[in-house]
Amino acid sequence: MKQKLFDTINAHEHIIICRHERPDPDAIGSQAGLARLIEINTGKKVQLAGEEEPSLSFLSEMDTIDDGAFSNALVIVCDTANTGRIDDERFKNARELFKVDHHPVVDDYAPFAWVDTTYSSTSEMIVHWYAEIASARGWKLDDECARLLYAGIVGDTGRFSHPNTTARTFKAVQLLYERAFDVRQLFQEMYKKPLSLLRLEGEVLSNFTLSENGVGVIVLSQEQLRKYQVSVNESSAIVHSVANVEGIAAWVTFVELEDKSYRVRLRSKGPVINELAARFQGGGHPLAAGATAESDEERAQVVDQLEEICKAYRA
Ligand SMILES: [Mn+2]
Repeated sequence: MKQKLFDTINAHEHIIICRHERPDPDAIGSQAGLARLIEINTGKKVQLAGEEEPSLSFLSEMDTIDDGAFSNALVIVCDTANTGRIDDERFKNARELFKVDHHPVVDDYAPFAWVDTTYSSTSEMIVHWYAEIASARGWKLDDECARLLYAGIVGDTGRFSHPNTTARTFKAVQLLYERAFDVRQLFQEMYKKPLSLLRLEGEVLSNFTLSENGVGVIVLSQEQLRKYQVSVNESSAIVHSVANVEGIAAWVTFVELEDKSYRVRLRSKGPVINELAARFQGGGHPLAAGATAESDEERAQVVDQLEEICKAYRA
């Protein structure tokens, strides 16, 4: 499939790269990193699809793409397991569709797919694809590519602290470090927090609950988001704020949306939580997943089921 990706890229003049909605550094790092890799080595213009994410614009901005461009293009979708999360649904009009992802498969939406869950990040996949396939055919990787792909790896590995970090991850990083980019500035951009967000985090830490089974529960209301002027997307920055509390096994953050449903963010130190996420219109990795709770009742169900999972895990 890796060779197929290379051949498919070469066979198309027009290329558009998509990634998942509400992007994280890996989504944009892999999207923009691959785009740049193709551009500098083939001279082809590669467009980036998806909504602009202001908090990540220091990585890359998105392109405005005409409707007609899709039907003429190879569309590569990075870092996205299911159709519903692909940002820019015009991907459906693509002449050819190729998926590159490290999430467990949810939808088989592309005729061609390179999916490997043993990679920490899609960005790490791109680095290895470059090293194994593309560089052998004369491709180069420049400083800006390195910066983008490094950001993706740093993001998805939690700065190399999550168990998805492997020896292979560091091989990718070693290759990227041969290029020159400002690591310190990148970290500053990635982990800067507006004061309002920090204040909200303070409130969260004061109010979150921790059960006997090691289940942490955080609820963020619309009122709190308004009070601190933090968007739903920005609130994802506090998802790890309780990670180091003694005795915690898994935790869930409910962010209330305007229609009274909740965005659900699940994180775990061991108990597998993506099957739970799948029961609530979501999915993800075994230890990090997202879902939706349509009501307070569903919110309670998520907590109850997480309690069961953590209880069973500890038994
Ligand atoms: Mn990822």
